[in-house]
Amino acid sequence: MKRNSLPAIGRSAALVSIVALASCSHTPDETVPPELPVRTVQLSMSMDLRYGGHVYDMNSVYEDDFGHVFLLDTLRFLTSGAQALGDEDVLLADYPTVYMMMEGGQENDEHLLGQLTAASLHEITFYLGLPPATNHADPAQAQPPLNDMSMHSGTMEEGYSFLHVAGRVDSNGDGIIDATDQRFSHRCIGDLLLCPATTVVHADLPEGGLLTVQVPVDMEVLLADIDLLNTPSSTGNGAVNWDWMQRLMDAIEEEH
Ligand SMILES: [Ca+2]
Repeated sequence: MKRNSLPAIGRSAALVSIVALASCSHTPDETVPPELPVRTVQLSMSMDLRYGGHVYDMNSVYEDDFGHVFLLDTLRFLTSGAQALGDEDVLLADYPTVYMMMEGGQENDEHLLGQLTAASLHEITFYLGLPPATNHADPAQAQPPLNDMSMHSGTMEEGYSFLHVAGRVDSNGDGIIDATDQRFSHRCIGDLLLCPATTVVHADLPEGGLLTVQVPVDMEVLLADIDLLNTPSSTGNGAVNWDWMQRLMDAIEEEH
């Protein structure tokens, strides 16, 4: 539950248009509608942080499912292996060397995937986390965002944090969050935690050369059933971390 509301942050409607399915019924005498034009765009992804039906505000306090007030200061996850698919799962383009760090609270959260040439885009599939060869490579030799050591365990054997969620929980129960309150920090690390995700788009490719797909992340789902006061930290691929990754998959794949 959101506890207090800061001024609503203006959020443009989804940048992709929802396309009505054209009726397939027509008589032989009717003119068949022209095929959609094939266009080339620069395809990007951004994160659309939600809380149920509302925008999630990283600057507001919320309550976990156990009634503890909390404030997040870190919400980051890594993605890899994105593919753009058309109708009937036809592969339109893939971006095997594009890695993204999705981060809550960023003004400009658009991440370029690359070029896409098609008439329409049905969905984007990707992975939460990194494939092993990338996960265990030397971060000092990596290109952004994989040179960001705040998302790295510190050893190449362990690799990167696929997901990092951190903040403070109202441990003294006064209803506000300040520096005296207990921190929590959860880092999901380990090859076994690599998870698939899908964002349904269903958009014609627009004129103008740019298409940004918003990946919905429902924080109400991501934070469901986690007691942030009594589960203050986890690192690695234990049960708590498995649950975080499962909830992240669920948070992305909820219909909105
Ligand atoms: Ca407090």
